[in-house]
Amino acid sequence: MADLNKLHDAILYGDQKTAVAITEEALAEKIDPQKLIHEAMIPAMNEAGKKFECEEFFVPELLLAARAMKGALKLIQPLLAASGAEPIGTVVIGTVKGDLHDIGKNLVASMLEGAGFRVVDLGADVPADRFIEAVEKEKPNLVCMSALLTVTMPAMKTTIEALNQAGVRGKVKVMVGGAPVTPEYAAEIGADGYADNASTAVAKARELIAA
Ligand code: B1M
Repeated sequence: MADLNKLHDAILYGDQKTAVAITEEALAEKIDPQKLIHEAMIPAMNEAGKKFECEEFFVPELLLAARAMKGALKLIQPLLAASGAEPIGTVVIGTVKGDLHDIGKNLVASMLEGAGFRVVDLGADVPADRFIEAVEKEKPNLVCMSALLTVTMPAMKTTIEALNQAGVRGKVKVMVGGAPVTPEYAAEIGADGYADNASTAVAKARELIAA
């Protein structure tokens, strides 16, 4: 039987090959992908963050952990994204300017796809003008911004201001999220919604487009 502790450690210590092999084994055994994400994969990334804080890990170790996580997630994402239904709305999503963290954003994007949204993923380190271009071109119902660094959170505010200045803010709802973001901060910068994880992001997205 697939060992979730081993999956956790493989991600934490950047062993992509083992992480992918255990994920394959777990999926073949029909273990719920959400269980893999929440009980092994996200805790491993959180622990990598703790080790980074106490200088046991440095950037190369974080990169290896991220590579292992992404390898395993690649197998899971199609399962999260499979919906087959007509799109219920369009979402433009990206990690804000200056921020390279894209794992959480990718999870949110896959869950939104799985919930029936058409998702236009702009990637990471996305400046405000690319969000504006995407809003004009893709005509989304919702713009989603992710930030993982306290120093990049203000780019969410700048992007909302830029959407305003470009005259497109009224055409879309805006949702923000990412580990350092709070509901209070979301309200303060004029976002319409906030979610703290990929599942609540789906519920919030549904609520925002229904409003
Ligand atoms: Co960085 N990093 N990192 N890092 N990194 C953090 C974020 C940090 C908390 C680590 C720590 O010190 N404990 C810290 C930030 C501290 C702070 O700002 N207060 C940090 C730092 C300091 C840095 C650098 C500055 C380090 C350096 O160079 N000295 C640097 C900055 C680079 C940059 O962005 N410009 C850096 C670099 C990196 C790597 C590139 C090496 C790598 C990222 C690789 C990648 O993403 N492709 C990395 C990693 C892996 C992490 C940690 C360890 C893990 C992040 C992760 O993937 N988590 C992280 C520590 C941690 O998070 N505990 C850390 C798993 C992921 C599933 O969770 O992204 O939170 P998360 O997403 C969640 C929710 O937040 C939410 O749903 C997701 C799923 O549940 N969510 C949303 C996310 N977006 C949402 C949007 C929504 C709604 C919900 O609506 C729109």
